[in-house]
Amino acid sequence: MQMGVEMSAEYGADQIQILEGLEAVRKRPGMYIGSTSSRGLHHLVYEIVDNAVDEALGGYCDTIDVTINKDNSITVIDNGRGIPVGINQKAGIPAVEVVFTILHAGGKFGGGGYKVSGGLHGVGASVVNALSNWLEVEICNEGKIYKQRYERGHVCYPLKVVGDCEPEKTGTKVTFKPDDTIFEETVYDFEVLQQRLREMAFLTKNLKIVLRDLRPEEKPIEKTYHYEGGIKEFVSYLNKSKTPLYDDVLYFEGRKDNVIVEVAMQHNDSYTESSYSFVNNINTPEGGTHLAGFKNALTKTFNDYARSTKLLKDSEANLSGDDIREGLTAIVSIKIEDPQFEGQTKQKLGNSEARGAVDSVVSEQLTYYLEQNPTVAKQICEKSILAQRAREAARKARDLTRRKTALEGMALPGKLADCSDKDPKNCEIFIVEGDSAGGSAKTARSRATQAILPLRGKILNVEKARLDRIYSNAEIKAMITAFGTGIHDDFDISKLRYDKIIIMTDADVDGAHIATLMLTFLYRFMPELIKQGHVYLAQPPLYKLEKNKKTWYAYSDEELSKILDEVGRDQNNKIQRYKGLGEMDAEQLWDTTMDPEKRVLLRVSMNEEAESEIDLTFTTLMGDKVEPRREFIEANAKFVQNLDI
Ligand code: 28G
Repeated sequence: MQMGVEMSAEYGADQIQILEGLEAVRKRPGMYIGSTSSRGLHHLVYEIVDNAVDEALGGYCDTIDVTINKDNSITVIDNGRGIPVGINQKAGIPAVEVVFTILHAGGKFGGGGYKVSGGLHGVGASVVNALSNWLEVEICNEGKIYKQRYERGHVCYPLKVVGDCEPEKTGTKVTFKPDDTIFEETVYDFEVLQQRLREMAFLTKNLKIVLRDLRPEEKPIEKTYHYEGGIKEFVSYLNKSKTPLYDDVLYFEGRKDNVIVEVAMQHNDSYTESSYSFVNNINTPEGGTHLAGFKNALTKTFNDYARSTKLLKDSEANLSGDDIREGLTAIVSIKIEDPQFEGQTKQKLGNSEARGAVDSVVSEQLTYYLEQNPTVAKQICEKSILAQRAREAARKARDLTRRKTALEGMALPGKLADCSDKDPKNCEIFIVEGDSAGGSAKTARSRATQAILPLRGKILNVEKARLDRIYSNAEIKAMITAFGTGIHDDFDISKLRYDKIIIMTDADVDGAHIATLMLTFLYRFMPELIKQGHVYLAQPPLYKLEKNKKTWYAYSDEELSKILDEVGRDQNNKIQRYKGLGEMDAEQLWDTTMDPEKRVLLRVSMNEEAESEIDLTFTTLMGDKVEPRREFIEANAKFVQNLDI
């Protein structure tokens, strides 16, 4: 079917339908790619890369090359079979033209080959084409290079041969320029692409992905992601700043009921679980049947093992799933033909065959692994038994605090200076480092709407403490009661007593560390507060400049020198560098940091698409090794987004 590309196609009714299809995409881009913000802009790349990854999953391609060009157009090259150039029988045009101009191509004009890697909406190349100023595709096949160009989805000329290539070479090259009349943002973020492409490479072992950025003037950036171990290396990567409990990363793979299952896991000495699940390379933050199957297999297999080896006595209760998963880092990745996503955000896998498939692959292979590796098996069981005891102690402590609050009717912490307005929408709470700064803040605040909770010293690092200690920690208890939402399973955001939770710490390294401990606590115990944008960082100034009875505040070195440029550098300048909030009096604190009319707040956000990265950000900071901690300070910027209030 290697058909004459020189032969011109008949453009009839079909072609009109095609144009209507792509016009619909341009009219309602959000319906196809989620949004026209920066996120949508990046999705265009994933859609094209997904097609190349599918070719890799089929075993036809081992390298994908992604380039951000100087003009923010994107080039993707794969060394797969090349999109077919022959005439598609039903459509009467070359298959490649079908792929780029017909919405949902593959399904309608399909036949064979299902798409497994799937972008957010799995709508593919034609959507990218519709939303691009221009797009060019080149295909190498049988010694020839074929090319076609489109502008805003419209064909510029019939597919043509533009040159020769080596006879053995095959592959596809796509270059597109996102339409600046559709996207609010047209500048690509290297970091964002890097995160997703790295994840893709982890999830597809032996696939090499090269990411290049040609925009920097001096020298282009080039990064290569290539993991022979696939998700096994993903787990090592996630655990790199932690201390693994044993050397192996356990790895299970198999296929059942047409579901391809891959699982990698390793415990570390922390107390939190980090499990991530993927379906067809798409993250499922809310889990679903595949994750349920994994958890079930883990719980059952470890209890069976612990009983049969007498590590767990007949008189003792079963280990719970949480006990066994304490400190576990795991990746569950499945490939399934027709994924059904459920739940409010459509991020939870519903296919029931996935549960059974993961359960049976993991049960069988984990049982075998434990028999073969009794030392590792014993280490995990012993850690789980300790977790079980701590959990029991924590439950008692929690019951106690629950009963207390029920009796006393929400006893608010003694150190809290609450606000008088009872409508949470108007209210904010400042979590302030140190009693002295807390005192100034109490004086400075606007009593009606601003509450102050001073915390003494560093708060407990929840990455390094078991639940029983966390629940009995005074600072943490004070925050939990002040916020009003409860935590974990009891969490209820409708009970939140303040619209803004503002962390106010010194603008130095210690302050940053305290802020991070706070964020870690919130992320682990009340992640919804962050996801829904209730958490902020106050920005106290670094400098005060006085001159001729006037005062300026500078929040960075650059800002100070800008002000000095304006007022002139001479002896009349009185510059003070604030070392801490405590050095400001109440009025200064109000003016610079608390007054809603003048202050700048940073809203803490998380990119839900890359939750594994955020997790890394936190754990890196919290780890005991020195080197990763420095890395965090650079990564932290990603976690925090600028927002002027
Ligand atoms: C570089 C950027 C993105 C791709 C292929 C290869 C084939 C293909 C792609 O076929 C059309 C419709 C249903 C079969 C398949 C080549 C079979 C034989 C392909 C890509 C054909 C899709 N030979 N490589 N699509 N199907 N790379 N890279 O898009 O009937 S897309």
